[in-house]
Amino acid sequence: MHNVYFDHDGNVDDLVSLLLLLQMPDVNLIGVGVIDADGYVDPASEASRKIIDLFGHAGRKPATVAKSNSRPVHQFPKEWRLSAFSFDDFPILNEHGAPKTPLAKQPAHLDMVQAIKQSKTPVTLVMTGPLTDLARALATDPTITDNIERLFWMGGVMNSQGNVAEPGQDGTVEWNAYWDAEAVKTVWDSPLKITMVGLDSTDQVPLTAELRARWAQQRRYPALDLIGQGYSLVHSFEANSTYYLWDVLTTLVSDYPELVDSVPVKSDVIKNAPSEGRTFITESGREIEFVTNVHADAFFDKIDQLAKSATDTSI
Ligand code: AGV
Ligand code: CA
Repeated sequence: MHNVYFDHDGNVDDLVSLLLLLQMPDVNLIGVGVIDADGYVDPASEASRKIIDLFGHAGRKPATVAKSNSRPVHQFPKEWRLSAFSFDDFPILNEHGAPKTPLAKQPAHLDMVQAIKQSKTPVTLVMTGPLTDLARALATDPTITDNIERLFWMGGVMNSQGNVAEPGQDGTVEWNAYWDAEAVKTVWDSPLKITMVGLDSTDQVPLTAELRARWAQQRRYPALDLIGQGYSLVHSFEANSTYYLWDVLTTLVSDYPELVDSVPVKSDVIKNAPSEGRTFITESGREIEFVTNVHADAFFDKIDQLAKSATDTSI
């Protein structure tokens, strides 16, 4: 059993990641933070609380969900952020009324500091949105690095094929990094051990019609029904951008590293336009573990296996 803190930003794959994290038999989820980035933070926090109510297991689920008060440098497109409202309204999450898992009293970055300080064993940090709350946590108390086993982050890209299509940037940047590039640099300059799951590897797991059909055929399992419903909210014709299993890959890699190949590389981060948030490999950089290749069949099987094991624990 190991302690995990999960910080996400409320898009569909973030919420599916939470659902799957709660099913990992050897994960004790000690906290969840939600940042106002790729999903509006209020419905994203509500949905998180309901997912924990419904699919969390006593003794290894978080006591609260902490809402971030961090603000963007570059906000995500509204069209993407809106899916959190629909997800939060799914009937399966509302059968039992208002969420029971309470909101934390502190904002997410302080909740993160407290959870890490209080943990008796080193904490695995899984982050599937911008790194702002971790950068602020490090500024609040730099000694938290002593009790963090490793950071698994969905973000960045090394091959310069970014996914941000906004004016004033050069196409080399991944969105979570672009939202707050300064925070990425702060984290890179810390002594933390980092595994980066960037677009280089997530590009290997697109959301396809076959995948949707695979989940549809297993909808008798409530969690797979919820996953299928969730992904029905996102389509590649919106904002002309394919959806990938970005965050789910990152989350599964944090507990099942055998699902991917990775190599140590030295890398750095550009803080300024037009490459604001660009990650790149350089001999003068700091070492990170960089995921290069996904064992896709095993990955999709693991999603099914975890989701099938999920039962409604609220009744
Ligand atoms: O850049 C990938 C990150 C992941 O954390 N997010 C989505 C995942 O949660 C941003 C993003 C890029 N393209 C998108 C995104 C799209 N087409 N729809 C929604 N979010
Ligand atoms: Ca995300």
